Amino acid sequence: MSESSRDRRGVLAEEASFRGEPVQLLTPDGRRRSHPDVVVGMDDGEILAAYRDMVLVRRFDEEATALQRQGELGLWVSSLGQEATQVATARALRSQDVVFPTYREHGIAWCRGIDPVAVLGPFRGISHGGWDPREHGVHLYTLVIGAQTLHATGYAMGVQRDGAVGTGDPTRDTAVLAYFGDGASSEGDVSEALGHAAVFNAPVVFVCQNNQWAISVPAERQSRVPLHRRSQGFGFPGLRVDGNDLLAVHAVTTAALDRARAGDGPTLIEAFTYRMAAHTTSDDPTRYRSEAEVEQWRGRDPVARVERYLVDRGLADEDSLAAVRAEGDALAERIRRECTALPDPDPETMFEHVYRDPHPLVAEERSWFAAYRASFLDDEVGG
Ligand SMILES: Cc1ncc(C[n+]2csc(CCOP(=O)(O)OP(=O)(O)O)c2C)c(N)n1
Ligand SMILES: [Mg+2]
Repeated sequence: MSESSRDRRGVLAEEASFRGEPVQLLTPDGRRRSHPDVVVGMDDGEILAAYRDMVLVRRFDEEATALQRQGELGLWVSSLGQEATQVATARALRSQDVVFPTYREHGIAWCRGIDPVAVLGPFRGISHGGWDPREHGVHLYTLVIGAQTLHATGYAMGVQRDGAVGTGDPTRDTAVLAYFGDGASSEGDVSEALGHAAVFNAPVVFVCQNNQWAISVPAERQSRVPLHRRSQGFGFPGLRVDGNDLLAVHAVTTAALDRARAGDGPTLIEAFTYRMAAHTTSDDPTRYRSEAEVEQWRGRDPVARVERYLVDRGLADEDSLAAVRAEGDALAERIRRECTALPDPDPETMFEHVYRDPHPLVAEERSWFAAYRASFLDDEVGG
């Protein structure tokens, strides 16, 4: 392990040094800010690449929302506003690290090389998963709130037992990253995961994307104390970071992952961010939150602040920004074309893979369903 990563781990262990303030390295107007304990870990090239990721993920999300509105998807869960947290955490990973997402982590999927069209499959109702978790090191989306934090902790304990922690080999030591929401923090599963991770010193980093809302329930209804302080009670460090700040999220996640891989145990990162769109396309947020609140967060937009930074530093100009936007439009066009061309599976395939081996109850339900479908065909023939 390098001396600098040792320093960063030391910083994280010293929780008090964060002084309870969200770590911020880039202000909403795109100016660099220094922090006494946290240093930027991305060079200009990486910041440009991460900016491109954020723009493309946002464009993907916009197209998916439109596809849902046009009846091509049953539902869509927008990641709008959370691009910095997702791209920064994903870019801090090494290839051997393993991620357990919720259902909103399209930026993670993108950065781990999962085709956006594959992400759309389950939302179109044609796939139970979408991708091979082993190929990308990304577990399938989990809709059962908080459950993936237990899966991640169990997986991390397995990694530990495989001896893939604390060897000092940067290609072998492995960390696990689990995402969950502010609402999920109230689930028993999350408390159990934090407790197990702590006592077994599991190599897992928990990223709580506090996007301020759990559907219509505000974050202050989940906890009396800032969520990052939960880890204290379990006995490991936690910190709050400006979740709309690419540079800060990347820096603290890199440090936490280093800590996990080195065998120093879990960290909780509370990424303070905002869900700019509706909870899902089935939700109407005007029923429970004010336009003034949304407007305030619009001023902290994660993509705009990196854009300002790049332009101010002469790393981007109107032409190069337009080129990235054009790339986004081409991506959206491809996603639309390929999504609408996805073949509909035979409805009976939903009974496959329920259990590994044939099961009498599933077989019974399947034959009932086949007869039910056939009754419609009979009507058509008869009618
Ligand atoms: C165990 C469980 N309970 C309830 C639900 C219904 N539900 C879906 S999303 C959601 C809110 C989750 O909020 P949060 O954890 O903040 O994540 P966000 O959607 O804001 O990213 C709830 C209660 C569920 N999917 N699973
Ligand atoms: Mg939330």
